[in-house]
Amino acid sequence: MIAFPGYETVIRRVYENKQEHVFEYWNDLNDSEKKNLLDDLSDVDFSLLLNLFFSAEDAGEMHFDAAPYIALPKSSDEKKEYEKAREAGDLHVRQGKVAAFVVAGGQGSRLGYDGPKGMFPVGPVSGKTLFHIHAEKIAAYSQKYGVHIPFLIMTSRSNHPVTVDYFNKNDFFGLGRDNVFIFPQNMIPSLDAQGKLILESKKSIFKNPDGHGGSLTALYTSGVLERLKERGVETISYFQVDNPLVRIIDSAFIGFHVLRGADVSSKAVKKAYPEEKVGIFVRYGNNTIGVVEYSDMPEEKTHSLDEKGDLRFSSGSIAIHLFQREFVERVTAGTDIALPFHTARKKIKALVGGVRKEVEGFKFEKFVFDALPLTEKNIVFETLREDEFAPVKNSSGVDSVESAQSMMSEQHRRWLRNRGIRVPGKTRVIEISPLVAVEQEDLDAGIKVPEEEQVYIDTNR
Ligand code: UD2
Repeated sequence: MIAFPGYETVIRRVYENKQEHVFEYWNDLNDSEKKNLLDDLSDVDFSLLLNLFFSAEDAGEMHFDAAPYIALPKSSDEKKEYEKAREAGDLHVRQGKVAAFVVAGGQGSRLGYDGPKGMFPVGPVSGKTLFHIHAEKIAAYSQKYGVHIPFLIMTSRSNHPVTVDYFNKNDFFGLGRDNVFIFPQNMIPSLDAQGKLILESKKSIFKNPDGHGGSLTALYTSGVLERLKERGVETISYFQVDNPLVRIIDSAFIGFHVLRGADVSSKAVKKAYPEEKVGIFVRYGNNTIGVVEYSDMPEEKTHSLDEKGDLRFSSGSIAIHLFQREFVERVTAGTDIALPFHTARKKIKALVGGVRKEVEGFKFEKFVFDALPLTEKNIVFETLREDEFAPVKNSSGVDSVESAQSMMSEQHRRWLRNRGIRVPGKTRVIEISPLVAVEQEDLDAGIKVPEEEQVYIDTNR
């Protein structure tokens, strides 16, 4: 057995769990590298990993039906109820009870971009980044409601320093340093096909971010949850970094959430086509509402039709949720209620026999929507795709930069038209700064759109 002063317990646990291959290069390491490896191993939960490894292939059979949801208002009664919700939501925001939370642990790798996805430029005319657009929306809502809406940003270990640097260099986009909280999520080791830890280098094991489900724990361990409590924040408005169309503060949604006393509320859009890559809202046999990820959806259910010939499972999750702070406290602060891990088979770059190569392995991740069945009450709220969902996942085609840019431009064109503002025929692309209008109603009807092909409206001129 190897030895290193102060790390006897860690070393013993590694041997007891038959993972001593991680010391293969021990004699090549200097003291600080040895310490690095042992520190890396010190927080490994071997029994959890073992459990995950042996249950990897055991998805089990699921029984569920389509989830009920609050549909878009049609009748006058529904419209009245909506209006009441909007008022309640407005008040909740104005009282400083809402924070905005973006999960941004992912890299832009699918976009061929080597950096935090939040720093990817998406503004169709301005070229502003995802982070820039989100931050300006929050600044606009803060101004509109006369409060400082806290902006919480979850990063991962690898993109944390760059993200912090980016916000610093841009002076927190005018939000004020005290209102922006940037914190990294936790990491969990991956395993190879034999259930062994994987060496990333001679002095470190391979770990991956613990999924966006790790965001709830990260809110707690970073101390941010406590800070929110001190500030009187009750509701956390959660969204993904890759959606430039997200309506970060939606008073009707917040109002329904508050008036119905929900722990968590989630937005749904009608799936564009059966195989669309979004999770589906379902109701399980025990009456809890949850999300089944598209990849776990049995084929026949994906295509199943109801009596009217419409898709039975049509409510797609766009990963926009409201979480009550107290609910997050309940599921994170040392209780035994925890989100489960999902397992994905992945190719992982590893150091094997002194050579870097790809090995077959298992990555483990938590999904935030697994919190839904843990609630006492949660609601699903229908919304329109063109108003709120333009994910930037791929470099071209479906869910790409181009499709998102065109949806942003179309939305802004619609806003202008609905406000009776003329858009010249030659204007192909149009973008409105969130600081001018974060909702259609903010647009000054006196705005003149210049006769140009590409227009950026950055003042209410
Ligand atoms: C997610 C949802 C899918 C649908 C879709 C909408 C899952 C499993 N699937 O699909 O149902 O709602 O989004 O766009 O959620 N992230 C972290 N840390 C991590 C992993 C992810 O912060 O460890 C962030 C990431 O930066 C991004 C978001 O979570 O903002 C979604 O991650 P993704 O792009 O991997 O999710 P995707 O497209 O598979």
